[in-house]
Amino acid sequence: MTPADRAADRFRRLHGRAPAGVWSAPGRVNLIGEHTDYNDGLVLPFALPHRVAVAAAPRADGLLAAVTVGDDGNPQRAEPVPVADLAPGLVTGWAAYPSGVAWVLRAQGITGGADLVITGDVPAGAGLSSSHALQCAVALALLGLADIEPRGTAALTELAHWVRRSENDFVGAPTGLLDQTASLCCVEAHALFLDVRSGAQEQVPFAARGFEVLVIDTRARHSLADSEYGDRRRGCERAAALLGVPALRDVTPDTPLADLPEELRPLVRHVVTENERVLRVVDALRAGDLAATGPDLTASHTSLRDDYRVSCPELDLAVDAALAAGAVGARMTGGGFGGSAIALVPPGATGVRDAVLAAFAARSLAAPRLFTAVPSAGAHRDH
Ligand code: GAF
Repeated sequence: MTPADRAADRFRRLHGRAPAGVWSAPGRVNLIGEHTDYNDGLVLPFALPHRVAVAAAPRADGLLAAVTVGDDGNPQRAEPVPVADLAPGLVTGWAAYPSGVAWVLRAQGITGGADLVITGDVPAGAGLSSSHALQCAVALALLGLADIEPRGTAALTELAHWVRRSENDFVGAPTGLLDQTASLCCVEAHALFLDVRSGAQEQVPFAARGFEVLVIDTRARHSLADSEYGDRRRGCERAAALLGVPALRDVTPDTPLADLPEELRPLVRHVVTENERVLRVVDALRAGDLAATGPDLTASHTSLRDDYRVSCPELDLAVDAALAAGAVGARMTGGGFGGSAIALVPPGATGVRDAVLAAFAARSLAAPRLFTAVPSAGAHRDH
């Protein structure tokens, strides 16, 4: 059963009636362009086939009543809350994500209550954007109940900004625009080249030609992730202010960094070189030459590990093992401090999965979850 069918089925069982509709949104991997989005930079994600689905129906009493159904099939109910009362700080835990979306849409005139039943198969906590998939699916569902279906890049981009606002101001996570835009705007068989500053988007054909993008979910989750993310972001903003530019996007390889405090220079170096790597990888994809992206993927990981310092031993192990077994490039994907790495596996390199599993077993680490990432469709209405 797809997540959308499961959401509809669970809605019927929980509420004794059919939902008015079902909407779903995907998780993502970011091929390259990490920690560049909040620096006004360049990113290149694609959508995963894994999705979060929301079955929804309007409620006459103005309450938002959300239920999630996990892998064990057990429903977890959030305390119903009047949409009119939603305010930052009122709702915590997982329910802050759907509530934040209702809060941000209320400012756009979407004020009705709703029953939401949420389920999905995006691995949670794996750095694959399951929370953004949830938010984007809820956003489409609440708009859909108001007979609004955002179509086209401009409308979906505006929605991505609203979802980001809900995460920044309601949930309290200072994230950028990468994940919401990926979930809403990606299309099947393409990677999305997004210039966060200008908002320009290009759907770049992803011609796999026998290559595999292997996702390695290390299952490591380091508790420092949230505080370190905010720390890096503030470091970048400080560096930009000291350099007298609006954002690190404006720094070029020739900009002298000698006057910056020593601890800020590697952050700047990462952002500047990462934006350049994104451009090269986009060129290689446009040319249909996936193999040519390998060195930049690996250089991205090295830069995130050594300059930006957001990797961790499990991610480094996954990358090193995949490269040693014949991957042409490999890197952590997402915010870091655990979560997933990706490896670009060329045709014939059949030993990469086993080599990664063996490397984790040799260190007595839990076996990573491995799967092939196929560029898939963005968010949409299912039923
Ligand atoms: C997380 C954030 F949510 C994104 O906005 C982005 O900054 C990413 O980390 C790092 O590239 O996924």
